[in-house]
Amino acid sequence: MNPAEEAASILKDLGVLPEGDLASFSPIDGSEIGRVRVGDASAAAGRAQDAFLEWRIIPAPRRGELVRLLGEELRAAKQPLARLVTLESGKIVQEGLGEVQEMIDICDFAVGLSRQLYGLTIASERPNHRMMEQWHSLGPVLVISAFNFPVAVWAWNAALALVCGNPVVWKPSEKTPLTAEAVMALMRRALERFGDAPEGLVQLVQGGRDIGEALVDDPRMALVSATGSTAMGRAVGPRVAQRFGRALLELGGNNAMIVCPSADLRLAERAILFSAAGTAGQRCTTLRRLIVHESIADRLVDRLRQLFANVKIGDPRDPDTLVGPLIDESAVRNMQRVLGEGLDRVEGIVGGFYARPALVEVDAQDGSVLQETFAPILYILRYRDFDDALALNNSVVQGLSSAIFTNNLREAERFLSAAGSDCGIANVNIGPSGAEIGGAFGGEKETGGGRESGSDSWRAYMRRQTNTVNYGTDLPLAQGIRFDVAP
Ligand code: UN1
Repeated sequence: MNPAEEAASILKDLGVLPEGDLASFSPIDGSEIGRVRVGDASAAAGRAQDAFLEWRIIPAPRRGELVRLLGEELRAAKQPLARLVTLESGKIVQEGLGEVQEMIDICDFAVGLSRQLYGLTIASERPNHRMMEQWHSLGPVLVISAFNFPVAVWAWNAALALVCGNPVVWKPSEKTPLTAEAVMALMRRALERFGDAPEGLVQLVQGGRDIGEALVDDPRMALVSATGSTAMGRAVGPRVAQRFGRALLELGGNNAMIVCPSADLRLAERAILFSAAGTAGQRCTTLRRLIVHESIADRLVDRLRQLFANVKIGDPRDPDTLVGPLIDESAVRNMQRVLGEGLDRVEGIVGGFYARPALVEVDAQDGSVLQETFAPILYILRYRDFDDALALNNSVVQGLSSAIFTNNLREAERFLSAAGSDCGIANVNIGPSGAEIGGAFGGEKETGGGRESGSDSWRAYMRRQTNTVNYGTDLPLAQGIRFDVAP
């Protein structure tokens, strides 16, 4: 079956009618695989606001039940949804399955969380007073997601937002609208089984930049959680700040790995191949800079050249393929702009956007090495002193993920220390990509500072309220202030 036929059959089984003005193309062969209708931003925001008033008073563990049902629907539809991710984003089969698994995992996490939205109790300085902190629902959450994780990133946000008591409005990438429709179909099944969820609790608004901007500017969107390029974040962040909305930004990365003399090179090689060439270099956590100690550099680079030359590139539906296509022609052009003659365009299936992952040795960290080119290009830098390697890791404007391969305890601990990697994620003896959902995900500097997914990231989806209760018969003031009224 060609991608269009396969997509049509999956969507039909899910009850999605692929019609409308916005077309979706498969990077596998460049063909159109379906269409969706453009949404209405203002109407969606209105419905979300109405839903909020009802949803926020439903007990959180009951809200968790909806997410539990979504997890069940995702488990049941894991294969077809993963297949659609492959058809629309070009991810290989294993990674498509991994992406849906990430959705299931965050649902499980959020169900548990729905009974753990804990606040503190605080010792009051005044007699017969009690202080505490409560976490209340925030309001509608706008999720803007990117093509490279077309469904998982929505799930990170939606699962948390829903248990926290917030409706969700989803504006997916224009490049992956069909997977969003498929997820919404599964969400509708979960909502139906749940029974009495308010209308408009979870909505999908398809469209281009204008629709995204209208939603970003809408004061009813209490939180804007946006994943994409730093350029996108630079546009979204100030607009949300202008209206004092809350923004959670997960933007570009320029992730490095330091390989030290004591590193287990067998492990390092595998980690480098997966994190640099996997997902055709289109993860925000993709490894883009390899900082190798000069004593092992020749050996490692030789080995990587072999691996990169032999990695199987092609149709992502073929189980042997490790590197599928880039998302579209403009992605290949960006890669070409950086590599020039060095681009090895692979003529896979006619019309698709296939390129061989590239290794580029550089003497200094400048020019395109400082930028995030969303393509499989790995720059290699050599170092002599550990301090220099650390400085190279940190001297870029992005701060998402980082890794070190070493068996030297001092190097590992220095990398993780306050004076070590300045990124939101820092790993030892694993690559920078492929994070689990249990940890907080996000990064510093131009990566935007937001944290999604695990740990206590849920707090971004709630509003904090400090309460002081006087159960005494006096009115003592804080800081011992006297403000007595004459008898
Ligand atoms: C992204 O590329 O936007 O850590 C998210 C990873 C994945 C998520 C990437 N779990 O690589």
